[in-house]
Amino acid sequence: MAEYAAPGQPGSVVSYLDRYDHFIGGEYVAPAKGDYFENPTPVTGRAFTEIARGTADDVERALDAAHGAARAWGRTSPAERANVLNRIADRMEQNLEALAVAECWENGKAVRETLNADIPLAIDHFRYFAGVIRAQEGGISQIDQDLVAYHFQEPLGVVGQIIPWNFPILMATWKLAPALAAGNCVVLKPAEQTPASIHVLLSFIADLLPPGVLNVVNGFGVEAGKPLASSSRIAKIAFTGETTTGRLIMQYASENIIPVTLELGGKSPNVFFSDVASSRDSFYDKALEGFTMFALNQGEVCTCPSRALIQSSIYDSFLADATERTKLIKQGNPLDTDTMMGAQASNDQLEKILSYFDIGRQEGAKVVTGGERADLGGDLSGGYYVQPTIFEGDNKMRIFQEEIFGPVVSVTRFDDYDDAVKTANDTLYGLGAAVWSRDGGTAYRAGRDIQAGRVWVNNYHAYPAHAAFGGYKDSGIGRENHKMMLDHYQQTKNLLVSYSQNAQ
Ligand code: TXE
Repeated sequence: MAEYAAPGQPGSVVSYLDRYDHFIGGEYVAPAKGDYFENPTPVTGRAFTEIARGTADDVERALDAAHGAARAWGRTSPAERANVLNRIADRMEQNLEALAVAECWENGKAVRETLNADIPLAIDHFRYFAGVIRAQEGGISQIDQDLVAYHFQEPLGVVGQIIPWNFPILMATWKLAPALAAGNCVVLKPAEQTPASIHVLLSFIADLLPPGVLNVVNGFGVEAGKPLASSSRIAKIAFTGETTTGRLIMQYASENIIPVTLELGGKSPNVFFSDVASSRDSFYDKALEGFTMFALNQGEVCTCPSRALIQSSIYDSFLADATERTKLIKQGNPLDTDTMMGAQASNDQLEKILSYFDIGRQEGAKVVTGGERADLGGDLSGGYYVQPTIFEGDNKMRIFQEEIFGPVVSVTRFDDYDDAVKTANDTLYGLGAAVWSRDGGTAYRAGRDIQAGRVWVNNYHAYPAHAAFGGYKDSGIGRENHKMMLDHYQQTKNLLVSYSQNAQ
């Protein structure tokens, strides 16, 4: 076990009460109104960062910078942009530990995740879109002997991006890599709870981008996010966050008739068919591990498998084994390399989860394990820790229908295939799902019948850059990852050229 340095200690890239300004036109810029706000670190609850409180004036300034850079950046060759993205990836790789640790202090997540998943995935994402943009080709259609249609993909121009706090660097990367690859300039607003790790990232990569290509305005949703999303000076808005906020973003965008991509909430079903337990082998073990994925990233994942549906014939024994496995999750200081589950990202999120513990109990759900705040003692007593929690109940309950966004799974049973699919689809959401079965036919059929944009079959929580990700139903519009993502950041230009010398 190793433990990483605390803020301000030798070897740490962050200190207590570091101040983070906006990043506009290649420079750090103080907020127009001069206001800052403080954020605690979820690890200890102690005051951590001081952040520029952005307003419409700051957004305008960032949009000025972005528009100033848009023409030149949009005309760079795909190879030039690919080189920049690859250099960003290289710098991130060289500074992987610093980024991983900054992300922990800010978000509370375990360093073993940020070192092995969050940051490596972000690095791969830049490299993937560097490859994708170089490989992109236009199209030519010969309409008749003398008439030819050329199709070019052009950048949209200046785009707005608003991201949440659960994977600050990865969520920024999911949006930045395709936007920049496609030749757009960006104004990004990080979540007010987690602006620091993006600024730590900027400290490593800012010199690789021409001034104005990437601008970051900090601040709160209504004060900084709304002026960005409702600006007539952006050509697109991309958003990840709560479904109710997503509705507002669509309303703002409709005023300016610009495209929107939304990655919203989820209540993902994790479906275990009885044949999973036909043998107590490594596949069974893998399925139990898949069950515990509800606690990954403290459950603060839009695809958290927050509903487990287990076939009745194996229900009792599978749930007993899964509960034992859940109890092995090592919760502790996020900066210890053997910690599996860290702190919730904010006090608000902690309070929300605790309120759902009450709601579940009031609804008559049974707590199988957990169900309380976790006090880890010492310095961590002020941090935002929650026990991994399993509820048993009915799919109609609020704890089965509403996004808790914590390490909480609500478990119920199903009798047969139709019952499984019906219960899995009995939700407003359609982001993620998983199906576990040794039978390829069952797994395939269920994977197709469940209404979700991503269905994992016999695995969970893998996020390769080249697999499309996004929601059905109230979970959103559009996709992230995969080369199809470029469609969300480009527009098609058609030149219809006549080579005929004759009058039409
Ligand atoms: O989300 P918000 P919050 C869910 C999760 C969580 C709940 C609340 O259930 O408990 O949402 O989290 C910006 N105009 N998800 O309050 O408010 C805001 O500043 C423009 C799921 O943090 O949607 C932040 O940058 N922007 C989700 C971002 O939107 C606005 C991840 C997200 O904040 C705005 C996070 C406005 N009017 C939370 N209001 C997922 N899909 O992964 C807020 N913002």
